[in-house]
Amino acid sequence: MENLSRRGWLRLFGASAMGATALGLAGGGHSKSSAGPSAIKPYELPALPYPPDALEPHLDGRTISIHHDKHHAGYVKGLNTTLEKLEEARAKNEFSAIQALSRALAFHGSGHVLHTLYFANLAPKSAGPKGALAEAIKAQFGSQETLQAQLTEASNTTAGSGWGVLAYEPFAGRLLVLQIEKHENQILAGAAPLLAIDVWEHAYYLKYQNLRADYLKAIWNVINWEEVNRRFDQARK
Ligand code: MN3
Repeated sequence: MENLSRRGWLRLFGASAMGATALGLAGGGHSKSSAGPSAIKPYELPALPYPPDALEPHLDGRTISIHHDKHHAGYVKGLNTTLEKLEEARAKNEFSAIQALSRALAFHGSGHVLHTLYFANLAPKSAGPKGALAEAIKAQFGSQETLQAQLTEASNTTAGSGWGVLAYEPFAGRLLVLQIEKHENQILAGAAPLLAIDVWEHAYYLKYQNLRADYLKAIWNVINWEEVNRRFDQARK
């Protein structure tokens, strides 16, 4: 059951077991042992793939540190706490809190996955998309500029806290721009996020205050398209 759940989870987010390891998901996820629930390891906060100030002047080091060490860590903790409570509920066969726990699982779980993608999607130097991804963007959006314009606008107009996401929808083999609210609302079932842009205020407020559009203009200077390419290849397998 745990293995099925894990496979379903990884498929939903378009990550193979190997890819999840690269994302720090499997390493912080589950052991392969079938010795029962107690053998399953908690999720862990993946290390930042660069020093916190490596993205300056576009994204400041203090924001990246707080975002990773406090906010992302909080979602990992929330996810593990929720899983512990679900395990307790199963042990007692007492599911009166299942609605709240299911909400917490989706919120903290999606928060953990999206933040893992976000930090991996950033890099000190940005080179544009290449190969099959560049071709797919041209065929489906017309140009990289048009994709960026749509994703920027989707991110900028997300109501309250949320994300702009470029995703791969495997049924039709299509690239889509999603506007996710919070971490888990307006996800398209089965679509794998390739590039996630965090527009919660904690992602930009220290440097950009209320100017979300300026943050979004700056972030294109530090997008790790190599990582987006890698996730696109993985999602199509
Ligand atoms: Mn965030």
